[in-house]
Amino acid sequence: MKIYGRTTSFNVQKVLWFLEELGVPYEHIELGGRFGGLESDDFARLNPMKKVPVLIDGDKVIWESHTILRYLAASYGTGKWYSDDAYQRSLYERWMDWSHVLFQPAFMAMFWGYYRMPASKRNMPEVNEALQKCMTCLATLDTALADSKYVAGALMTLADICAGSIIYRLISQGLDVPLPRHVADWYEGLKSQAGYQKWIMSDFAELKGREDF
Ligand SMILES: N[C@@H](CCC(=O)N[C@@H](CS)C(=O)NCC(=O)O)C(=O)O
Repeated sequence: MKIYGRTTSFNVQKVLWFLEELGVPYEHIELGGRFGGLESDDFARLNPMKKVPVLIDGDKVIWESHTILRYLAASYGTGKWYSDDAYQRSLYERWMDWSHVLFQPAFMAMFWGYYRMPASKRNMPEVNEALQKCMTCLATLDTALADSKYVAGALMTLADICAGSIIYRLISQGLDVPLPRHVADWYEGLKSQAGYQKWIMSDFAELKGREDF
């Protein structure tokens, strides 16, 4: 199994973290950003969107980070990470979609507006607006985590992988982002996991003030 994508991409990081959780062997190949390679014809044949991550499993090619996570869970995580029951799956899949369409865009607006923007060009009212959206998302997560150990219940699921992969960078970019109590407890647990430490809590300083990928 091969996973293509630069370590500094958190869409790549969440797949790498999940591969560690699954314990399946994989080869990681840096691509995109300063490594380049996304514009080649060979890569476009793998992913017509010319984006990372891309997973290659034997003769199968999968792109879109959450689709990759679902594929991995269904293929290698049966029992613990994947249920045959559609309703049980929906309990964590709704958080994956929420994360992709609400939490991640709010975080991205903040990250690109603040961390990846040279200080002289920052539009702080826009950054603060994005920060408020992130705080609303954190409050939503806090409500879910007040009732259960993990986002979608008593067990860790892909909901935690998707939402959890955002938290480290959200609070590590130099702005004050107070975590609500239950989110803070949950985050402490994530930080103690080897896969989270290895891939999510990795250095992203090369992205500071850099407006291109
Ligand atoms: N929705 C896609 C987003 C993919 C995406 O935008 N990837 C970025 C990195 S986060 C990328 O490939 N950027 C170009 C680059 O890194 O050179 C996913 O979740 O996989």
